[in-house]
Amino acid sequence: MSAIELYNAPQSTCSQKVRLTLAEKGLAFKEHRLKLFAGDQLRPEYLELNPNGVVPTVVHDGTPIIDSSVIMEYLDEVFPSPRLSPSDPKTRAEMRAWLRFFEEVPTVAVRYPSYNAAFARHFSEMSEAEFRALAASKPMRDVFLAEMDKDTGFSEARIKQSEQSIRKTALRMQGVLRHSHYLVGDSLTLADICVLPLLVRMSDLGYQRLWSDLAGVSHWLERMMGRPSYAIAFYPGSLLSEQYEHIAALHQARDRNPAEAAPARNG
Ligand SMILES: N[C@@H](CCC(=O)N[C@@H](CS)C(=O)NCC(=O)O)C(=O)O
Repeated sequence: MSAIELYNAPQSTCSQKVRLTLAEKGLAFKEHRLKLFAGDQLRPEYLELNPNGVVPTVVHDGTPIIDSSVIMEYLDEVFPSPRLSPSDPKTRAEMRAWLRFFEEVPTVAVRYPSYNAAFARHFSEMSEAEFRALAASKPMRDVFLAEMDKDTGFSEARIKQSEQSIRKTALRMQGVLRHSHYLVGDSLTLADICVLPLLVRMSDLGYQRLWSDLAGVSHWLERMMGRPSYAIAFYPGSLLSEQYEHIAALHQARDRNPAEAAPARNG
């Protein structure tokens, strides 16, 4: 029996992609939960596994596999049942094109509102010099964090760009989902799994309006969240509203008065 270990964080959307893949395949694994704001991902022993200093990492029979989309494809090759990639190479290329689009557009976009609504506050107690030193120490996120103001987060213009990218993603998905249950072919693939955590995050932060007029996308999201894999992969603590009281409070306010719904913001 092969051994899978997953180094990840509950709230990390990239980690959630891998947990969904493992759950769809019914694979057992040993989970290591890293505390990203305590810097676990930057410790030398973790950097040995993943020199990018980010989660997730899977260690399979002693070999580290890094990058969430690479990990998803690796798991699908090594544990092919149930298959989550089309067997026809042309259709598989279509799925991979979705993966690349999701990595380049919405994955990047989701980071800005996530930092403004939740993550930036972890840096507010630091001095400017401490924050700059921490940002510079991140192998993969140094340039991204260099743009952030540690007290106010990213600019409104950045948040607007993020909204536009998510809207663009939803419109592209709607083109398929208006007549299909899944993004590629007629069954679930890694493409559906790749984007699900991103829309769940945006929804948790109050941005549903970016796709609420697109029935295909809204129904796809409901179906995906109704799958048993969702309940397994999104265990308690996976949503920002389960980790941050001010985001939970926004959900309660929205439930009381949907007309006054506003996305979660810095502060
Ligand atoms: N391309 C990488 C990106 C992974 C990534 O950005 N992970 C985030 C959490 S979703 C992280 O570990 N951030 C830690 C940090 O910023 O220090 C992947 O898909 O695995």
